[in-house]
Amino acid sequence: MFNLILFGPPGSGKGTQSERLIAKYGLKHLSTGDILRSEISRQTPLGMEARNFMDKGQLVPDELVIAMISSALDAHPAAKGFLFDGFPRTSAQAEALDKLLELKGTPIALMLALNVSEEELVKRLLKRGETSGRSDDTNEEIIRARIVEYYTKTTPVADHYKQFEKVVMIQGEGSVDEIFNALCKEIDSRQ
Ligand code: B4P
Repeated sequence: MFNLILFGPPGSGKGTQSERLIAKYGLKHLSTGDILRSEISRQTPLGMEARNFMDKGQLVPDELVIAMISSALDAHPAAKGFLFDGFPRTSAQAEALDKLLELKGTPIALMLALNVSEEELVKRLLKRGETSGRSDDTNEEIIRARIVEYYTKTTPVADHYKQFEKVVMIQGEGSVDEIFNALCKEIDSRQ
């Protein structure tokens, strides 16, 4: 089993690159953002609660997201590996993920961290907001709040995996193909 975390700030290209990586490596894609948006569109109790946080650019509480990932892992016992996209986003989520994977006897193999400047992030997300209909992509203030959440709560997650020498930084500016090739090179060198 090969478990990969694709890490980076909002708009760094995690979703974009995940689509290609799962097609190439046959991993099961677990995007907490996608799962939360699906809960919102189905108007489930979890979705209604999550929406209050997402609309303000804040992270959804850990206990909700951890429970969601735990059931998603249980739902795919035959997966040949998982690609975690947008998760873990806090130290508590990282510790919970390590415990869940320890129970399965299959730890995180690698964290690939996309590096993109703040101005480029804002530009990309405002552009996506023109067509995505995502309420968290249309307002620059909310986008900047998401980036602040990332720097205060999410960057410590990279430090957590750095202590196990599992983190590789990838230049996240350039063409989608160039970035994909850089990601694949790192994965291929470890398989
Ligand atoms: P997410 O859904 O995870 O998404 P994201 O951070 O907005 O974007 P991503 O990095 O995937 O960007 P993308 O490839 O699409 O989070 C949304 C919200 O959900 C969070 O704010 C939070 O509230 C909540 N949430 C999710 N997970 C959570 C968790 N674990 N705990 C708590 N809360 C959680 O790229 C963005 C744009 O850039 C696209 O338009 C794309 O086309 C463009 N782009 C991509 N690569 C490019 C390139 N190389 N050049 C130019 N443009 C590019």
